[in-house]
Amino acid sequence: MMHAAKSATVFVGMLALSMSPSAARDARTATSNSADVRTSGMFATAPLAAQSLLERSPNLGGTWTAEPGVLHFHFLHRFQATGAPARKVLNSPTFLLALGLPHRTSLGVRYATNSLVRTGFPNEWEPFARWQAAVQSSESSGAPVDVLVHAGWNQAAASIDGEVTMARSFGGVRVLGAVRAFSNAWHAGSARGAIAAGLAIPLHEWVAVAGDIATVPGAGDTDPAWSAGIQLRIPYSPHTLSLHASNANSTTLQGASRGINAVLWGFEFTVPFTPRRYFGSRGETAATAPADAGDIAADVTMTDRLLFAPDTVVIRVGSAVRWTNTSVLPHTVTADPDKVVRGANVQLPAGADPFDSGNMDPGAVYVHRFTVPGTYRYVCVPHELAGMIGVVLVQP
Ligand SMILES: [Cu+2]
Repeated sequence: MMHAAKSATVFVGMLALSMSPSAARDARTATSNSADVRTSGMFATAPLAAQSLLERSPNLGGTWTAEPGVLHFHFLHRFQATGAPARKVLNSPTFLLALGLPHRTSLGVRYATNSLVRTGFPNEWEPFARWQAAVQSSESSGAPVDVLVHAGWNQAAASIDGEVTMARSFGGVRVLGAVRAFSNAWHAGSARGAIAAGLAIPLHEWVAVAGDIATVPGAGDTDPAWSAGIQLRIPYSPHTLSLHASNANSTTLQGASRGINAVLWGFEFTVPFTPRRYFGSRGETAATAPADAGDIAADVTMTDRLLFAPDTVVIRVGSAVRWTNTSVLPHTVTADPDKVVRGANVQLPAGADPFDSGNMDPGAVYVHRFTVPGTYRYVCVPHELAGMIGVVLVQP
């Protein structure tokens, strides 16, 4: 299922980034034309689902960037207990906040409140920028791997830190490799590099096992960092959860490169926020059905299972489709490649204008009339990466 979904959500990353916007859009449209228009299911895994821990291992950042306008909060908490008689519990949280920006970039910060990167500096900040330089595609013209460039500043170590992560999915199995560089590693006054490798193996649509190891070549005085855990997608929500063990105290680039002489147990919880869902103007909210709804040729509901039902409708040109949000969640009907995460998820016939319902609260209704025949592919913006994609076939 994951594999099929991946081939349906192809994107020509490198190509599109290197071309003009209109050429990039043409390329994406061409790609989507050749893709299977039916997605395989509600929890289809998007390779770059920003929040998904199923796409990475506990200590590796993976290849995600946040969708434009979406704020990601990742809460990682690790703890260890000291020996008898004190048995004191030591807590090591690392918070991550990142805002998605256009062109597959994100700006954010990691903050570890009990850092061991530099003695005497428990507060470790790592402001960073991330850029998806390439996206794996099943098309022969696409990139063979996902590539993510991460550049940051480790305030505790006073070090410019960088990482390049490459990842590829084989079937559902995700293989990750990363190379890191630190200008002032652990504030010791010298530059160091680190390498890391990880694996995430899906057992189920909602469950994967994952692990990784990282080492600093040439640094005989440091232990490799490792992690192993179970990664869970929380059904019918945008959240994922990791339950794991590791010997790394924080998950900044430096923190995740060096092990300490202890096993820490922990979890990570990922929370995407869509601020415009809460602060957007009311004017953007979809209106109710117009009075002349007499020629509505098809009804589509938007469900709690993050699906358009039915996902494909066939109508005659000139007639309309009516979408009704029957769920407790907000959804959208969006056929505008500039408003979605992956342009390839939207398809419009030549001459057809993009359309977008705006946010549809529970119970909202949206009607769109189709005046140009052809195949329309549209998404729900908040749930695009969960596979909420629909198709309207408009016959001449
Ligand atoms: Cu939705």
